[in-house]
Amino acid sequence: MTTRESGFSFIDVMIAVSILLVGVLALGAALTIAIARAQESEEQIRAKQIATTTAESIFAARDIQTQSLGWSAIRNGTGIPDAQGVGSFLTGFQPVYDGPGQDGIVGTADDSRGPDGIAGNADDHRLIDGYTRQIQITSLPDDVGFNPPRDNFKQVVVTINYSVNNAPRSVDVTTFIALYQFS
Ligand SMILES: [Ca+2]
Repeated sequence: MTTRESGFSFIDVMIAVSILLVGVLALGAALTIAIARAQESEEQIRAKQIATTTAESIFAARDIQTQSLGWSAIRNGTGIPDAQGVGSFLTGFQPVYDGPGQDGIVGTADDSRGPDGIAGNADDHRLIDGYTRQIQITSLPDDVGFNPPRDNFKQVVVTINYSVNNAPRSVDVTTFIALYQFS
Protein backbone atom coordinates (compact mmCIF):
# COMPACT_ATOMS: atom_id res chain seq x y z
CA MET A 1 0.00 0.00 0.00
CA THR A 2 1.34 3.36 -0.92
CA THR A 3 0.69 6.51 1.06
CA ARG A 4 0.33 9.82 -0.65
CA GLU A 5 2.48 12.36 1.12
CA SER A 6 1.27 15.92 1.30
CA GLY A 7 3.39 19.09 1.62
CA PHE A 8 5.86 20.92 -0.61
CA SER A 9 8.11 19.13 -2.99
CA PHE A 10 11.66 20.29 -3.68
CA ILE A 11 10.50 21.69 -7.03
CA ASP A 12 7.74 23.70 -5.30
CA VAL A 13 10.30 25.25 -2.95
CA MET A 14 12.71 26.03 -5.80
CA ILE A 15 9.96 27.78 -7.77
CA ALA A 16 8.94 29.80 -4.71
CA VAL A 17 12.55 30.79 -4.02
CA SER A 18 13.07 31.77 -7.67
CA ILE A 19 10.00 34.01 -7.66
CA LEU A 20 11.14 35.60 -4.39
CA LEU A 21 14.63 36.13 -5.80
CA VAL A 22 13.31 37.88 -8.90
CA GLY A 23 11.29 40.18 -6.66
CA VAL A 24 14.25 40.96 -4.40
CA LEU A 25 16.54 41.63 -7.35
CA ALA A 26 13.99 43.96 -8.94
CA LEU A 27 13.63 45.80 -5.64
CA GLY A 28 17.39 46.09 -5.34
CA ALA A 29 17.70 47.46 -8.86
CA ALA A 30 14.92 49.98 -8.21
CA LEU A 31 16.63 51.06 -4.99
CA THR A 32 19.97 51.50 -6.77
CA ILE A 33 18.33 53.66 -9.44
CA ALA A 34 16.53 55.69 -6.78
CA ILE A 35 19.78 56.32 -4.88
CA ALA A 36 21.59 57.30 -8.10
CA ARG A 37 18.76 59.69 -9.02
CA ALA A 38 18.82 61.28 -5.58
CA GLN A 39 22.59 61.77 -5.81
CA GLU A 40 22.29 63.18 -9.32
CA SER A 41 19.60 65.61 -8.29
CA GLU A 42 21.65 66.72 -5.28
CA GLU A 43 24.67 67.44 -7.48
CA GLN A 44 22.49 69.19 -10.04
CA ILE A 45 21.01 71.42 -7.33
CA ARG A 46 24.50 72.28 -6.12
CA ALA A 47 25.67 73.09 -9.67
CA LYS A 48 22.62 75.31 -10.20
CA GLN A 49 23.29 76.98 -6.86
CA ILE A 50 26.90 77.73 -7.82
CA ALA A 51 25.70 79.17 -11.16
CA THR A 52 23.10 81.38 -9.47
CA THR A 53 25.41 82.73 -6.76
CA THR A 54 28.03 83.44 -9.42
CA ALA A 55 25.50 85.49 -11.41
CA GLU A 56 24.54 87.37 -8.23
CA SER A 57 28.20 88.05 -7.52
CA ILE A 58 28.57 89.59 -10.98
CA PHE A 59 25.66 91.93 -10.24
CA ALA A 60 27.42 92.85 -6.99
CA ALA A 61 30.63 93.55 -8.93
CA ARG A 62 28.75 96.13 -10.99
CA ASP A 63 27.69 97.93 -7.82
CA ILE A 64 31.04 97.91 -6.01
CA GLN A 65 32.60 101.32 -6.37
CA THR A 66 35.76 100.59 -4.42
CA GLN A 67 38.83 98.76 -5.72
CA SER A 68 38.37 100.36 -9.16
CA LEU A 69 35.47 98.04 -9.98
CA GLY A 70 32.11 98.98 -11.33
CA TRP A 71 30.51 98.70 -14.75
CA SER A 72 33.82 98.57 -16.58
CA ALA A 73 34.76 95.47 -14.56
CA ILE A 74 31.93 93.42 -16.02
CA ARG A 75 33.94 91.71 -18.71
CA ASN A 76 36.21 88.72 -19.31
CA GLY A 77 39.96 88.93 -18.98
CA THR A 78 42.89 87.74 -16.90
CA GLY A 79 41.01 87.80 -13.59
CA ILE A 80 43.10 90.64 -12.19
CA PRO A 81 41.29 93.94 -12.80
CA ASP A 82 43.32 97.03 -13.60
CA ALA A 83 42.21 100.55 -12.72
CA GLN A 84 39.51 100.40 -15.39
CA GLY A 85 38.31 96.98 -14.26
CA VAL A 86 39.74 95.39 -17.39
CA GLY A 87 40.55 91.72 -16.91
CA SER A 88 37.93 91.13 -14.26
CA PHE A 89 36.53 87.65 -14.89
CA LEU A 90 38.66 84.67 -15.86
CA THR A 91 37.90 83.09 -19.23
CA GLY A 92 37.31 79.37 -19.85
CA PHE A 93 36.44 76.70 -17.29
CA GLN A 94 38.01 77.39 -13.91
CA PRO A 95 38.05 75.63 -10.52
CA VAL A 96 35.37 76.68 -8.05
CA TYR A 97 36.19 77.76 -4.48
CA ASP A 98 33.93 78.21 -1.48
CA GLY A 99 34.59 81.94 -1.29
CA PRO A 100 35.27 85.00 -3.43
CA GLY A 101 38.79 85.93 -2.27
CA GLN A 102 39.88 89.42 -1.25
CA ASP A 103 38.01 91.29 -3.99
CA GLY A 104 34.66 89.86 -2.85
CA ILE A 105 33.82 88.69 -6.38
CA VAL A 106 33.78 85.09 -7.55
CA GLY A 107 35.33 84.12 -10.86
CA THR A 108 38.44 86.31 -10.55
CA ALA A 109 42.09 85.31 -10.11
CA ASP A 110 42.16 85.64 -6.30
CA ASP A 111 39.31 83.23 -5.50
CA SER A 112 41.50 80.52 -3.95
CA ARG A 113 43.05 82.98 -1.53
CA GLY A 114 41.16 83.93 1.58
CA PRO A 115 40.08 87.40 2.67
CA ASP A 116 43.71 88.39 3.33
CA GLY A 117 44.59 87.90 -0.35
CA ILE A 118 47.64 85.79 0.51
CA ALA A 119 47.93 82.23 -0.83
CA GLY A 120 48.97 79.28 1.33
CA ASN A 121 47.71 80.19 4.78
CA ALA A 122 44.82 79.26 7.05
CA ASP A 123 42.14 81.49 5.53
CA ASP A 124 42.53 80.11 1.98
CA HIS A 125 39.25 79.16 0.35
CA ARG A 126 38.51 75.47 -0.12
CA LEU A 127 38.28 73.95 -3.60
CA ILE A 128 34.79 72.66 -4.39
CA ASP A 129 35.85 69.38 -5.90
CA GLY A 130 34.12 68.05 -9.01
CA TYR A 131 32.79 71.37 -10.34
CA THR A 132 34.25 73.80 -12.86
CA ARG A 133 32.80 77.15 -13.87
CA GLN A 134 32.85 79.30 -16.96
CA ILE A 135 31.74 82.93 -17.04
CA GLN A 136 31.05 84.41 -20.47
CA ILE A 137 30.27 88.11 -20.71
CA THR A 138 29.25 89.58 -24.03
CA SER A 139 28.38 93.19 -24.81
CA LEU A 140 25.05 93.50 -26.55
CA PRO A 141 24.25 96.22 -29.05
CA ASP A 142 21.43 98.02 -27.23
CA ASP A 143 22.36 101.32 -28.77
CA VAL A 144 21.81 101.19 -32.49
CA GLY A 145 22.67 104.59 -33.89
CA PHE A 146 25.08 105.63 -31.14
CA ASN A 147 28.62 106.23 -32.28
CA PRO A 148 30.68 105.07 -30.47
CA PRO A 149 28.35 102.36 -29.08
CA ARG A 150 27.39 103.02 -25.45
CA ASP A 151 28.14 99.50 -24.14
CA ASN A 152 25.33 99.72 -21.59
CA PHE A 153 23.98 96.20 -21.81
CA LYS A 154 25.69 92.82 -21.43
CA GLN A 155 24.76 89.17 -21.49
CA VAL A 156 26.18 86.94 -18.74
CA VAL A 157 26.27 83.16 -19.17
CA VAL A 158 27.50 81.08 -16.23
CA THR A 159 28.11 77.40 -17.05
CA ILE A 160 28.90 74.79 -14.41
CA ASN A 161 30.37 71.44 -15.49
CA TYR A 162 30.27 68.45 -13.16
CA SER A 163 29.88 64.71 -13.46
CA VAL A 164 27.61 62.03 -12.05
CA ASN A 165 29.14 58.54 -11.99
CA ASN A 166 31.74 59.71 -14.53
CA ALA A 167 29.03 60.96 -16.91
CA PRO A 168 29.53 64.64 -17.76
CA ARG A 169 26.74 67.04 -16.79
CA SER A 170 26.30 70.75 -17.28
CA VAL A 171 23.96 73.47 -16.07
CA ASP A 172 23.93 77.11 -17.05
CA VAL A 173 22.33 80.37 -16.07
CA THR A 174 21.89 83.16 -18.58
CA THR A 175 21.13 86.66 -17.40
CA PHE A 176 21.41 90.23 -18.61
CA ILE A 177 23.03 93.10 -16.82
CA ALA A 178 22.61 96.77 -17.57
CA LEU A 179 24.51 99.87 -16.50
CA TYR A 180 22.52 101.13 -13.56
CA GLN A 181 24.05 102.61 -10.46
CA PHE A 182 23.01 104.79 -7.58
CA SER A 183 25.14 107.89 -7.54
CA1 LIG B 1 37.74 86.88 -6.37
